[in-house]
Amino acid sequence: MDGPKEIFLKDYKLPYYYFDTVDLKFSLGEEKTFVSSKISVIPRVEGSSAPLVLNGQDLNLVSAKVNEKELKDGDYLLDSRHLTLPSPPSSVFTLEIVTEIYPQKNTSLEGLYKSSGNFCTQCEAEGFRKITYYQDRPDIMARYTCRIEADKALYPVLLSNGNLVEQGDLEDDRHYALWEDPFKKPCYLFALVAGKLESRDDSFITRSGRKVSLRIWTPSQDLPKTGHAMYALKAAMKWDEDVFGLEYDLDLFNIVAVPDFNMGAMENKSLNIFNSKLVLASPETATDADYAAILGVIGHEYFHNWTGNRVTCRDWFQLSLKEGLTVFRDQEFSSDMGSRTVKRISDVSKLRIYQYPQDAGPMAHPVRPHSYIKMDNFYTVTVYEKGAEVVRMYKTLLGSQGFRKGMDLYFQRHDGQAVTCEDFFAAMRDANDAEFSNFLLWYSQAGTPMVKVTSSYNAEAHTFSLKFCQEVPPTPGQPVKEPMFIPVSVGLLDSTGKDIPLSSVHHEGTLQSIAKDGQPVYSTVLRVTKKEEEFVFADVHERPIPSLLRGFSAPIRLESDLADSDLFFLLAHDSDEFNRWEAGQVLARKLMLTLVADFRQKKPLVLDPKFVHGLGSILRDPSLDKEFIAKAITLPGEGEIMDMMDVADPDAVYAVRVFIRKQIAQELKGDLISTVENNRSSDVYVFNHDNMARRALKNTALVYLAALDDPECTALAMHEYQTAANMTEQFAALAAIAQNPTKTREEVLADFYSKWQHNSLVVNKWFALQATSDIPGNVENVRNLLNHPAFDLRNPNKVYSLIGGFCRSPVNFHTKDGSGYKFLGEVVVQLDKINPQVASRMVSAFSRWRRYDKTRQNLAKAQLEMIMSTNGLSENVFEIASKSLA
Ligand code: 0A1
Ligand code: ZN
Repeated sequence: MDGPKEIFLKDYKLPYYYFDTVDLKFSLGEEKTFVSSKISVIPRVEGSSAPLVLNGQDLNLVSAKVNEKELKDGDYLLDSRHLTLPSPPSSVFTLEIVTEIYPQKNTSLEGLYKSSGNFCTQCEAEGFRKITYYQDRPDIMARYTCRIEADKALYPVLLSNGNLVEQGDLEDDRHYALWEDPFKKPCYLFALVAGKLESRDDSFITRSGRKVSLRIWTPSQDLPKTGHAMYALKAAMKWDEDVFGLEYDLDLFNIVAVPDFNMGAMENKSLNIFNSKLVLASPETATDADYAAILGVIGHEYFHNWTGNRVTCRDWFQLSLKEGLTVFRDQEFSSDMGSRTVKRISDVSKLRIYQYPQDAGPMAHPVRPHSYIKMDNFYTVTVYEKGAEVVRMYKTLLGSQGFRKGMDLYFQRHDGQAVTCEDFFAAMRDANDAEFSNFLLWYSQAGTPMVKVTSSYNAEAHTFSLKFCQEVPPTPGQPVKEPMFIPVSVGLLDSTGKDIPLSSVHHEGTLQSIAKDGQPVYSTVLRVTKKEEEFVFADVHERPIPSLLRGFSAPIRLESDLADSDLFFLLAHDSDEFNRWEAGQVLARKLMLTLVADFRQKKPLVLDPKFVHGLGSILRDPSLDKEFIAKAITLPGEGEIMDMMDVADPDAVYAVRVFIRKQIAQELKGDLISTVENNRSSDVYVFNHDNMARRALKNTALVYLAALDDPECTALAMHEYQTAANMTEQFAALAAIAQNPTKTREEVLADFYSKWQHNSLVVNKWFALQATSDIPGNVENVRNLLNHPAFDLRNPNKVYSLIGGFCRSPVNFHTKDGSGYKFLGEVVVQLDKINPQVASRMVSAFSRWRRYDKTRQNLAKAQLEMIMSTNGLSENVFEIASKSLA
């Protein structure tokens, strides 16, 4: 029997047929829905006799016509995945297809499905084939119309892409709407929504003076919670005009919030569909993190209108062309709306916590993958977040203006086209006459480069040398790697902590000037392109302390020969705030690793007082941004430390992290208590950086304090819980209390549930908090929560909260008796029958099983094998499970 088929980038071929126009008609029904599509087909080569192969899945073919003539059996071939016309006409022709589909039974949430009684679609990546037979690939770009017919009372609102051109009533209490999208698009951007929805309406005047109507659609009771999303949308529209000169191109922009959605949101042309959790917010029900995520994702989807929709991907291997670029754009947008440093710290942390492990495991793949079985499995942190870092490197190398020139040329060359990552690279290069050497390797080589830096000062010659040595680790299918092009941003600090002006640098026999137009420069970007390379700064009159990889200028692991004293110095003085934070993290990682070794050797644990002192100074420094302080006093996560061990030991890392946290809380107790007291909120919730920073600092301090589990701190946390005027503070206090397996914990958790049981987004937070908990024996609690009346395996958000949350708990998921693994194995098998995309995300938690000790390895492997032996396994889960075992 054939296994699932792997698709390769190297096999890309131009399509034999293009589609020019597509007229869709949906007759939505309670049992079944009819879809008819009328396509004008253009052979790429006139006179071609190639077969036309259409994709289709879970469809019932009702009829097919070519040039109005009904096709009979024998005129076409039908299998479970394709409809093939073996010899279609050799010049332009019309193809008409009618299919019958069953959205009510569609629990995969791709194609057309129902969510809370409303119809909606999700077509990216390959969901359109669940609606009708089509060449379901992004290089087929066509102009669409869409006519929707439905019961008027049940589905008063009928939406699709583009402009509404006609609507009216029909017989049998039905009505219709006809939509026309003037822009050509690939089918993955098609969308339809039909339901009982109401809209918050607003408008935006573009810089050329056009008025755009903005509508955010939800069930009526949720409308009050859409204010922040509307604010975010307008801010994003303005920002894209100001920063990139990009204007919206239609007169209407719709956003629809749905509670059942596999991902965060989807950029369908002029009809974005969002997971409700990324639209709905009120101070009482959403945290600052939710508000920030909404801002970022509303921006992200809106920005796709240019980077993704106007210029799209030739094939799915190029996904990062639109996603890496659009993530970069949303990161920049959020930075400009808040604090750049804090945003950079969050983004780099995310990369380290999620992407680095992926790059070091069995699912490691390049930013542009070479192959896939299910494209859905490649919506990854590598394609998105590492892809954004690749885009950021262009900007680091070219500067803001050079980057903008590259973007302008990219749109000038490719508007309306489906293109590749090389096209983007070429636009950046050509617009700037830049020399990019082997930069393209960032798209083709997987793995996180490891860069070692050694430094030396020559007091007589007044030179300071930095020697770089890089290694890109082997990854599946790529045993040997080439050296990469790594931009390393560097500054040098003098003994007072000030930046030393940089004049010039010797590199490979030439002296390159750094100072520009006689103006001193304090940071420079070194281009490291070889396996080993030396840069020697001239005119350095004292031994400097180097600040390396400022702003995290490349997605690498950096190992330097800096002493702890240098790191403490950088933590206190670096003008690059990101690197101040980073110095603290490097110190913390070193310290944690040392203590983990002590723990494993059963030595008593002792915390270096210099570390506590360093954190104390940060905590007390009134000149620092409060959110920066919150980040700087937060320890690296367990995963980051486990990543640095030969054999990951979750129990040891957990014990050490708890130990350090308690020590810090004990020794800085007075400061932490005053931090809580001095940063309480007034009654009014304000979404801006200063207020969020204040809350973040207060909450971080509170969680430290409550870890002490003493009556004074527990009482303080209870007080904060009871008096909290917003969800940010209420939930943080709940989380603080819930750290300890006490009766108070149970009471507060019960209280929180009874308060919020009618708000499913808040209940999901409650699930996640319990699922991620480190309290002993939590597997059983999580198992019980599966049967909680508020839980539902069909809703992705609930699965991500409870099951996804559980897999993030270092101690309970990895419990040595294997009960955590067994739990996940059972859930995956059950879930796969309902929703393969979500199941395959969950099974990924097993992928790094080889990192653990033999006992754990065997237990996890047994679950992967059990999953692999399940009948009717989806291709999604098959791909992750089989690659994990390979
Ligand atoms: N393009 C969307 C993400 C997205 C991808 C796939 C989906 O279904 C499989 C849904 C949404 C984005 O980047 O926001
Ligand atoms: Zn995206």
